Formats: sequence, structure tokens, C-alpha cells
Amino acid sequence: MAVSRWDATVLTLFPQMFPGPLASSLAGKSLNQGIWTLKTLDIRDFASDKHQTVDGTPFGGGGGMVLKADIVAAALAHVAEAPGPRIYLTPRGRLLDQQTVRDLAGQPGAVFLCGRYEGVDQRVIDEASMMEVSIGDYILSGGEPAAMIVIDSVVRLLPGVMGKERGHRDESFENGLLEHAQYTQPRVWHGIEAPAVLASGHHQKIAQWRLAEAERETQERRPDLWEQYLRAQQE
Ligand code: 6GU
Repeated sequence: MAVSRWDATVLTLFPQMFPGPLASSLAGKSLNQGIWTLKTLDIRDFASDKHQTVDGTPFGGGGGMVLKADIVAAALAHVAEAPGPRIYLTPRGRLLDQQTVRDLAGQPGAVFLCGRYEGVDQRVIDEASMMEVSIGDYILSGGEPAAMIVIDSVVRLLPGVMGKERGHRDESFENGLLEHAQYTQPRVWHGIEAPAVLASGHHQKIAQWRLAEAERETQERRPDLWEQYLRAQQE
């Protein structure tokens, strides 16, 4: 069977930021193995005037600059053959969650548009029916780190990137709970014992302890996730 590949295409004013952290660890190793590919395009290359203008002042005022629709449209047209959804990284977007990450990992790739300044002219976003994605309720100076985060979260789900073990462990988080705490040697550190059940070798008891801990900690730390979890259990 042909092994499918995941192709990331990034449109950015700062192509030198890539691969950045994606060159290390799991992402870097799998990139070198050809499990996924990364292509970056400099949005500035699609400027047509002699000053290479890519932005303009916002209609209505307010300061900052807005990426021009025709520049972004030209960049998107250039990568028309690149596979997958077109994603605009913006704090106005839908919050990234693990379900979205799984959906993206099931596609042949994705094209990421990184905004800078005050954003991108909305008309090109709407005309291209781009998915708008945010990584959290805070403001970054640009979409590049957000694109890296989305790519990292997708890449670790691609076949062959992680061992089976880790994949299975994730399934416990896939049910919407935070993961239980982890411990390693020594059994007693600074006078504090690791939970005895974990060293018992009793797999069923360990699994029970881990689920109970995951539930307790989710309830305590993330009441929002806990509510969702309870609702999902009722279905
Ligand atoms: Cl995707 N972009 C920017 N600039 N800031 C953000 C973000 C994205 N997600 C959260 N904050």
C-alpha cells in the first residue's frame, strides 16, 4: 500500500521562521523521513509594484496595516495544486482543538496563510472560503507560531510518527480527559513516594487508578472539559 504523505504549504512574510522548531524532535525526524513535507512561500514575492507593497492602511482608520486581497489571492493561486484545506491563522478564528487536529491529519495536507499587522483583507479570506483558526485567546504578533503549532499537532498523529504505545495512550485523552500525572524512578524522591499502585505491576489496577486520576484532575483543573465529558458519557 502506498504510504500517504502530508504536505504543509505556508504563505508568510517571514519564510525564514520555518522550519524553526519543526526541524527538531518528532516533527523534524518525520520531516526528514518524508512522512510530511514543508513548503514556504514568501508573500512578498507576489507583490507586483516596484516597492513590493503587500499592505495598506485599514479602511475606516485605526492604525496598523492590512495585507492586500490581490497579493494574498496571487499567493493562493500559485499554490492552487497544493492539497488540503486553506487555513487562515487569526485570533478571530475557531479555537483549535484535538478534533480539528484529527480532521486535518486525515487530509492530504493543508495550506496555511499567516497574517501579520492588523490582518488580511477579509474579502480574499471569504472568497477562498478559508478556514479561520485561532490557537487561543491571546494575541501573537503574527500567525507563524500558530501555524507551527497546528502543524506540530497534526504531524504527531500521522502514521509512522509515533510508536503504537503513545498512540494508545492518547486515546485516553481522546475521550476528553486530561491525562493523569506521571512518575518515574526513584520511587521515593525528597521523601515523597510515587503512588504505590503504579509500581504494583497490576495492570488492571493501574488502568483504574489512571482513569480515576484523569477524571479527578479534569474536574478540578478544567470544569469546562469535565462538563463536556459528562455530557458525552450520557449519549
Ligand atoms: Cl492564529 N494569530 C495571531 N496573530 N494571534 C493569535 C492566533 C493566531 N491565535 C491566537 N492568537
